[in-house]
Amino acid sequence: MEPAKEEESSVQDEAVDKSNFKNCNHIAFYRRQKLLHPGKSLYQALLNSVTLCNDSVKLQIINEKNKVPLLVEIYAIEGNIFRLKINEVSPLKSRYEVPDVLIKEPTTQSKTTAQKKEDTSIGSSQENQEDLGLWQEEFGSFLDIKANGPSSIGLDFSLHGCEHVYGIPEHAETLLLKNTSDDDAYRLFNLDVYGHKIHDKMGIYGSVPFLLAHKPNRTSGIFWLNSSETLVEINTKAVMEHVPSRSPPDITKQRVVPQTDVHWMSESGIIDVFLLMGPNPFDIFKQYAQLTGTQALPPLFSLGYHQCRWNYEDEQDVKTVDAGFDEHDIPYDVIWLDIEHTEGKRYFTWDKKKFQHPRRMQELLMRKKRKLVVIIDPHIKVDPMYTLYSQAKKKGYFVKNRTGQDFEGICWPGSSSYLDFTNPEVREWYADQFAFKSYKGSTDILFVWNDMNEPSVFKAAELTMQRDAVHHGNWEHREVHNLYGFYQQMATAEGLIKRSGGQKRPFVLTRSFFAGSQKYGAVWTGDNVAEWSYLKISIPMLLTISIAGISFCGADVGGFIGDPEPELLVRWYQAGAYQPFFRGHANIESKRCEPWLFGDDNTRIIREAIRERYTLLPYLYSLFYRAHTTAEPVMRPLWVEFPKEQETFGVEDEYMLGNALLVHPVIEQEATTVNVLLPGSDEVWYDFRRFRRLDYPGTLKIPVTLESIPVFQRGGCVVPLKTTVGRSTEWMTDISYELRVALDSKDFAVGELYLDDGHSFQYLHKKQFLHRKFTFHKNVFSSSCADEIGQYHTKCVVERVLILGVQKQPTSVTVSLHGKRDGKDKEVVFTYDAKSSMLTLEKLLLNVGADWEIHIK
Ligand code: MIG
Repeated sequence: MEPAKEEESSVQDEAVDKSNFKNCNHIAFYRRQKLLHPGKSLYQALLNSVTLCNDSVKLQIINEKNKVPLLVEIYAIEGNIFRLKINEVSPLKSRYEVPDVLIKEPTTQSKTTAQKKEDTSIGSSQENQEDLGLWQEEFGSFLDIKANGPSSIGLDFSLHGCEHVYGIPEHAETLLLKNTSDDDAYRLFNLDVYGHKIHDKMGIYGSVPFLLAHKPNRTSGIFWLNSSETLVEINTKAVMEHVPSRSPPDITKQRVVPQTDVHWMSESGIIDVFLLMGPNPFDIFKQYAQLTGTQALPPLFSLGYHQCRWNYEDEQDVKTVDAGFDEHDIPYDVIWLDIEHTEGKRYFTWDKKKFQHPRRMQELLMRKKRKLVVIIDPHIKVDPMYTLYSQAKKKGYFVKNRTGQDFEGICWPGSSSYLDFTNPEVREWYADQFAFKSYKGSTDILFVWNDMNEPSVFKAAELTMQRDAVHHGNWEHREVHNLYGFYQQMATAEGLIKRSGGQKRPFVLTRSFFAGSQKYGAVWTGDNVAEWSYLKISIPMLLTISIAGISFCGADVGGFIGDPEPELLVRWYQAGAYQPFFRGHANIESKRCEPWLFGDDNTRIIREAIRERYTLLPYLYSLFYRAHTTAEPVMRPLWVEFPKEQETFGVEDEYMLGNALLVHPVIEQEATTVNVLLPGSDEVWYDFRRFRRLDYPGTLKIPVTLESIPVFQRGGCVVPLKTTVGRSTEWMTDISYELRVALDSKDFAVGELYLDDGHSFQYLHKKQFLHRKFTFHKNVFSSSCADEIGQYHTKCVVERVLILGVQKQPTSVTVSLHGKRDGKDKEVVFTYDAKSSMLTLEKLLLNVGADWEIHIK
C-alpha cells in the first residue's frame, strides 16, 4: 500500500516505492549494534555466580563499561533442545517476554552438556551521540518517541561446518539465505508492502524468527523468540580448522571448512533463544512444533480451489461466477468477498444494496455444497453509530496512543481505531462477534479472511502503527508488533470454533503471521504481481514458510496486481494445483480473471489443472494429517527428503509435495523443455501423468507443452487419489479411490491414507477417522490399519490400483479379504502394459477401511 492512499480509486498498478520503507541504516538500534565489534564482547562472566541445577545452568555476566549485570540461564529441554535466556538482573522496567507462542512451558531435562556460543551483547547502549536514536527516532516526517529510552538485544552464533541456511520468512527471496555482508540484513518486521520487490530482504507481511542450518549429516535450528523488530545478518565464510590426528603429535593438520555466522538483533525484549539440535530435518520440524505447535488440520473444503477477487460486486455477481464453474465443469469450493461487501468497510456488516439477502446467497451456495469466505480486517471505523466501534470504545478495547487516547489511524474506512488483540479479554469479546446471533446474515458456511493485520495504517511511518502506541499491560507497540496479526487470527479461529459449539474446524486465512500461526489456519504471500518473476519467487517463498512450521500457505494464483497474460495464468494454475493453499485472486483494477475468460484452450487446460488438484485431495489431506500430527511440512524443499545429496541444497524451482511427489512447475515463458533434477542415486522415478519410468536419476531435460505439469512419483511410494472429481469436495465423499503404487529398485512401496468426516473435531474427540497403510512387498499389495485407535465408517471403495514398475506380465492376480476365512480368493481383472511396465487392476470395489491383500503371480 502506498501511504497517501486511502481510497481504492487511487490504488496504483505499480510495485512498491521503497522510499516509504526503511533500510537497515534508517534503524537506530541497528546503527548502535554495528558499533559493537563481533568477537570483542564487553561482557565478562562472573564465575562465582555460576549455579548448576539439575536441569539448568545459571550465571551472571557483566558489561565492563556500564557494569549492568545480566542473568544467563541455559536449560536442556526434552527432545534435544537447549534454551538460552538472558535478561537484566534488576531492570528498571521489566522487559517484554513473548507470551502465547510457546504451546506450553517447555519441560526441562537433566543437564548433559552446555551449548557453545560466541558472543553476547544485550542491554541499553549508553552512547550519547545524537544520531543513535536513543530517545527518539525519525523516519521521514514521522517521529517515534521512546518513553523507556533505547534498548536492543543481540547475539551471534557460529555454525561450524555449515554453509546452507534457510528459514526466517517472510521475504521475497531465495530459498537459501544469502550472505548479508554487502547488503541489508534480513528484516523481520511485519509490513503491508503492496507489490513487494523481488530479491529483497525487507520485511513484508509475516515474520517467523526461526532459522535452519543444514549440512549432510546434521540439521540444526535457531528459534529466536522475540516479537519486536528483528534483523538477521548472515555471514558465510571459510575457516581453517585443526584436524586432530593420531600421527606424531607435532604434525598438526589443518583443513578449510565453511562456517556461517548468524547475528540476531532485536529492538527490545529479552534474549530467549532455542537451539534445536536435530540431527535430521524431520527432528527439527518436530522440535520446533514441540515449542510452537503443529499445523491445524484444515477442513477438507479449504484444500479445494478458492475463487477470489477484489471485489465480487453483489449477490448477482456471486451467483453468476458460481454458475460459471458449473457451466465450465470446473470444480471449486469457496467464493470470496473482499472489503466492498460491507457497509462502508464496517466489518461484520453487509452492504445493504449489494448484499441485501446474505443468507439467501449463502443458502444458494450451501445447496451447491460450497462455502463463502468474507474479509474481516482489524481496523474499526470510528463511528459512534457502528455498534462494534461503540462497544469496543466503551470497554477500552482499542490500542492507545502514547498520551492515553484511543489510537486513530487512517485505513479503508477512513479514520479507524485498532482492536488490541494482545488483550485476552478483547480476543474473547472478538471471538463472540462471530456468534450467529451477533454476526447478522452469517451462516455456518461462512469463513474468514484477516487482511491488513500487520497492522496496516495509511499515512504512518512504513504504513504501520507507530511504535509508541500502547497495548494491554502498558506494553508499547514496538514490543508486540510482529504478534499483532497472529493474535487476530487466533481470536478469529476461536470465534469460528465457538459459534459451532466447539464442533467444527475453522478456516481463517491471515496475511500477517508469526511463529505458531500454523495453529490457527492458513497464510498467503500478499500482494504479488502478475509477472513471471513473481510466479518463480512464490516457490522459495512458500517453501520457506513451510519449513518455518506453516504448512498451509499459498500465493495469489495469477498474481494480484496487474493482468496476467493467459500463458502466465495457465502456468500459475498448474503450479497452484500442487501447492497447499490454492486461490485465484485479482486486484480491484485488474480485469476479470475467472478461469474461463481466456479462450477455450486455456479454459480446458486450467480445468485440467484444477481437476487434477481435486483427484489429488486424498493424498493432500493425508499430508495435512501428517503435518498436524508429526509436524512434517506438506510442501518440502528437496534437501529435506534428500539431506545427503548436496546438489539438492539450493534447488528452488522444484519441490516435494510430501515424500512421494516431486513437482517442477513450468515457470518460464514459452518453455518447450524443463530441466528436472531427480535426486538420489538409488531412487527410481516415474512420470506421474504418463506413468513412464525414468531410469536414470540426475538432471533430465523434459519436453513440455502448455498442457504439461511436470510431476514425478518417487519409487517406493503409494499415492491415494480419487478416480474422478465432483463439483466441490463435498460432492466427492463417495467417489472411489485409485491407488498409485510406484515400485522402487527393490520392488517395494508403501503409503498411507487418512480419512475422516472432513469438517468436525470428531477425529480428535471421538477418534472417528481411518488411517490406512498400503504396502507392496514380495508381489503382495496389502491394505492394513495404520492406527487402531481410529474408527470411521465409510462405504467408499478402492476401485483401481495402478502399479508402476512391474517387470513382467503376471499370470494371475487374486484378492483375499482378511477375516473372511471361508471366502475363496477372488480373481482380479488386470491389464499389463509391457512398454510402460504398468499393471492396472480394475473394478476392485474393496472397502477403503477393510484389510485385504492382492497377490500377483
Ligand atoms: O491492498 O482488501 O493483500 O488480497 O484484496 C488492499 C483489498 C487491501 C490487500 C490484500 C488483498 C486484498 C486487498 N487488500
